[in-house]
Order: sequence, then structure tokens, then C-alpha cells
Amino acid sequence: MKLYYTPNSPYARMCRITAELAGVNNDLELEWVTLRSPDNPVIALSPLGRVPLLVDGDVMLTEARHICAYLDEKGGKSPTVAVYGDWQALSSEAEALAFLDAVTVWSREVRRGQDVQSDFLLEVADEQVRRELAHIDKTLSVPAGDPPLTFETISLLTALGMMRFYELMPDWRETYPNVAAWSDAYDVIPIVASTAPRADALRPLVR
Ligand SMILES: N[C@@H](CCC(=O)N[C@@H](CS)C(=O)NCC(=O)O)C(=O)O
Repeated sequence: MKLYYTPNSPYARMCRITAELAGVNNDLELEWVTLRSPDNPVIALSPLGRVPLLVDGDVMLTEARHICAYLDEKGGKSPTVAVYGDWQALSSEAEALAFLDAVTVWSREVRRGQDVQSDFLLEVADEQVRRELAHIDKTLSVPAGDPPLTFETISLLTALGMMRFYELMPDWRETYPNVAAWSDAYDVIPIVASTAPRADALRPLVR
């Protein structure tokens, strides 16, 4: 199996974490691609050229959630992704993934030149993300033992990782202390730590 990825893509990070949990890391070849470049090999497979993209023989999958479900199935261990029918878990997953989407949009905007950044977008993102943080600060319970890694918690931890890496909200730890404690419990897990976004993998944002 081959996973096309970039080290700082949170969606690809979710797949890398899931591959480790599923025990299929050794069967997974990782190919680091350059997004929005004519040399991006993903474009020949999927015109949008987005990562993550997984290829396994005739199977080609985009979308982190589908890839994680596939890796779950390959590993045959307890699945990270909720099944249809478990509507509460699916709803929680969707909320966490939408939070990651909002943080990702915001992080991309701050990577553009300051003179071209949209105040509108930055304000909307800040308000939206703060609403979610305020909500999860009340509802998240900080795990007492081994933190459960599911598609929902992996979405959340990658979103918080992006927020920190791009320094989107300097006051988040003080304003949302329960979220900070939750995040600290996850960040020490080896596969979570080893897949965190890295300054040396940052590439200029080009069209
Ligand atoms: N909904 C997709 C989102 C994937 C996505 O947005 N990937 C970004 C990188 S984080 C990407 O490849 N963007 C293409 C680009 O920037 O040109 C998923 O869940 O996998």
C-alpha cells in the first residue's frame, strides 16, 4: 500500500496514526509529495491533487475517513472509525472533523502574505473555532488511563496540533484549560508525538 502525504497535512497525519494503531505500518509505503506542483504524482491519480491518497492494488482512496476505515479493515483490530448505525458516534466524529476543517482553512490563510490575508476569513475562523473550543472545554473528559484513539479523538488532536503549530490562538491554553489538559494527555503518545507538524517540512504556499 502506498500513502501519498505531506508531513504537515493533518488529514494525512490521521491516516499515519491509524496505520500504526491498525498494525499495518510495515505494509505502508509513504510518499511525500509537493502540493500544487506539476510534479505532484497525486494529480495523475486524482485531479484535485490532494493528500492523503491511498493506493492498494486496484483500490484508490481519497478522504482521510475512508482511508482510516480501510486501514482499520486491513489491520483487523478494533476499528477507529464509527460504523453506520452508531449515529451518536458518527455525529461526534463529524463535529470533530468539521473543527479540523475550520482550523485548516484558518492555518492556510495565515500562511499567505499578511498584506493579502482576509480579515473577514480570519474573524470568521476565530469565532467559529472559539465556539467549538468553548463547547468541548465543557464536554471533553481528560482520560485517566490510556487515551482512547478513535477517528473523533484523532481529528481533535490533529486540529489542536495545527492550532498550536501555526500559533493561531495564543490564549487557547488559558481560555480552554480542559481542552489543554486533554491535548497534553494525547500529545505524549509516541505515534502522536512522532507525526506532529514540523517546521522543517513547511513549504512556501504557492498556487
Ligand atoms: N476532506 C479531505 C481533506 C484533504 C485536504 O484538504 N488535504 C489538503 C492538505 S491538508 C490538500 O491536499 N490540499 C491540496 C492543496 O493544498 O492543493 C480529507 O479528509 O482527506
